[in-house]
Formats: sequence, C-alpha cells, structure tokens
Amino acid sequence: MKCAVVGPGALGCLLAASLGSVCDQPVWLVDHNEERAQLLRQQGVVVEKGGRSERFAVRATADPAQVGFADLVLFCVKSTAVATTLNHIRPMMAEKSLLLAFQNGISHLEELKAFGLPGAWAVAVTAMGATLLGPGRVRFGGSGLTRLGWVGAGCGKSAFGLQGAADLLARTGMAVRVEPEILSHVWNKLLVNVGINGLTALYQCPNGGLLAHPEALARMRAAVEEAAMVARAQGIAITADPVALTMEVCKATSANISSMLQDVRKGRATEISAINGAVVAIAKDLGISVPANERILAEIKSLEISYLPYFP
Ligand code: KPL
Repeated sequence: MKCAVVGPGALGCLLAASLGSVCDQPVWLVDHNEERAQLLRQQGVVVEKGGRSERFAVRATADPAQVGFADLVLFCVKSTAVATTLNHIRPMMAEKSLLLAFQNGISHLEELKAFGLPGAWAVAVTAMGATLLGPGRVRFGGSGLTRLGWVGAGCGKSAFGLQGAADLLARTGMAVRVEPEILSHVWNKLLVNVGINGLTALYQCPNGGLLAHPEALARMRAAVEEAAMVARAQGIAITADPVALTMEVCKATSANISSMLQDVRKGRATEISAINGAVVAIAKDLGISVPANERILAEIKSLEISYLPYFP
C-alpha cells in the first residue's frame, strides 16, 4: 500500500514520521518547494517528543508524478492552498485512492466537492498537537483524538475504506475514530477557531491571553455565539455550550501561539477566509447578522494588506 502526506507543516511532518514507522513501504512527503523537499530527503523528519528526538526517513518530493497513484493521501496543506495543491497532486489520485483532508475551517469542503477528485475523499478533524520548529523538525504536542468521516454522498468510494485508514493510523499510536456525523465535529472545531484564531492575531497574545482581556473575551463570546447560531440554522448538531468549550481550549492551550498569530508574525496569508470568513458567507446566505465575525474578518484582512505583497 502506498501512502503519501501532502504538506510538510507541523502536522504533515508528524504524520509522515508516524506512518513511516508502520508502513511496509517508505511514506512519500509531498512539498511544493523543491529545495525544501531535497532537504527533507537528506535529513528526514525529526520528531521531538518527551525531551528526545528521533529521525524518520521520508521520500520527499516536489513532483507528484514521481509518487504515482497513492492508496492513502493525508492532505495537510493550509486551507489557503487547497485548490492549487489539489491541481498539483492530481497525478497521485486514482479511483482507488482515498484522500483525508485535515484543514482548519470549512472552506475546503466546498473546494473538495467542486474539484471532482478521481478517488474518494473524507474529512479528518484532529486534536493532535504539533509545532513546527524548522523545516522537517517538529515537536509533538499531545495525542488528541482524530476523527474521520464522509461528508455526504459526493465523496466517492475507495478500495481502502475509511475504517482501513483509521486502523492504519491507529497502528501509529494515534487515537482515531470513524464518525457518522463528522460535520458536527468540523463545526465544533470551527467554533473554537472562530473564537480564538483571529482575536489572538489581533491582540497579539497566546491563546490564554484572551481570557485575561475583557474586550477580547467579549468579542470571543459574541463571535462564537454568532457562529453557533449559523450552525444551528443549518441543522448541524453542535456542542451545547460552544463559548464554554472555546474558553476550555484557551485554558488548555494557554501558552500556545495560535496558527493565525504564527501566520501573521511570519508575514503569511492567514486562514481567516476559511474560519470567520466562512461563517460570514454562510450567514449572509441564511440572512443571519454576524457583526462580530464581520469585524474580525475585516480587521485581519486589513492586517494582511499591511504585509502581504500586492500583485496587480
Ligand atoms: O487550532 C488552533 C489553532 O491555533 O489553529 C487552536 C485550537 C486555537 C490552538 O492553538
């Protein structure tokens, strides 16, 4: 069986290293950057866990044609790169292939539906923690549950099957579960990201800092409550108290620098469109007013304008 991980970020590196230890063939790690792929080929992926570091060999490449058809593709790129990367990895996807999409937010669901992959695709929602320390160097940050599920009918069929993928991932030591209602979990995670990611980037604080800042906390409550209203209006069964859940995550990850604050600090495009932006877009279709999300979206967009290059 051929496995490939697409995207050498923190999660991608961790998954490539973990899978490599249980697969009978070396795992491919697909990057869009040839220079970094070469480095990953030479040095492998180094995982720091519990004060020890371990090196795992990977077959890194920037050329998906070199991989050929894959049975299992763990798709770990940022939500901002979904459409371009799906095009890039087309040579790896056959009818028998199964792609698991690990993105934050919800915009990737529509993109995957619209793309029409030759194989099947399913969604993965993970609470596993990982921090990228440098190219191919990752710190394991805790083994939260990973949930897998099909999103409606248009996901295609795979020879491998979702339970087959779950069993393989579980052999790496991950906690994995196949869920019949994955959208509920996608939205529960989205609600947390709606409340934390944009605001930590605006207030320049670690996740726990939002709880100590009355204005940020009030904005978090309002944004999460609005997003919960949008979920319920679509009939999605979300957690009973999404604000309490968001505050719990802030506490549990209090020293964490959110992925969006990391993006802003590194001058990268953020995932705001897939998070608060997606809530604003769905709310508009449903005729629901979401001013707290609109404000976070607008403020992050103007922050991005201040540092992202402009290509007319
Ligand atoms: O998912 C996260 C992120 O940073 O993207 C949270 C839960 C906010 C943890 O930092």
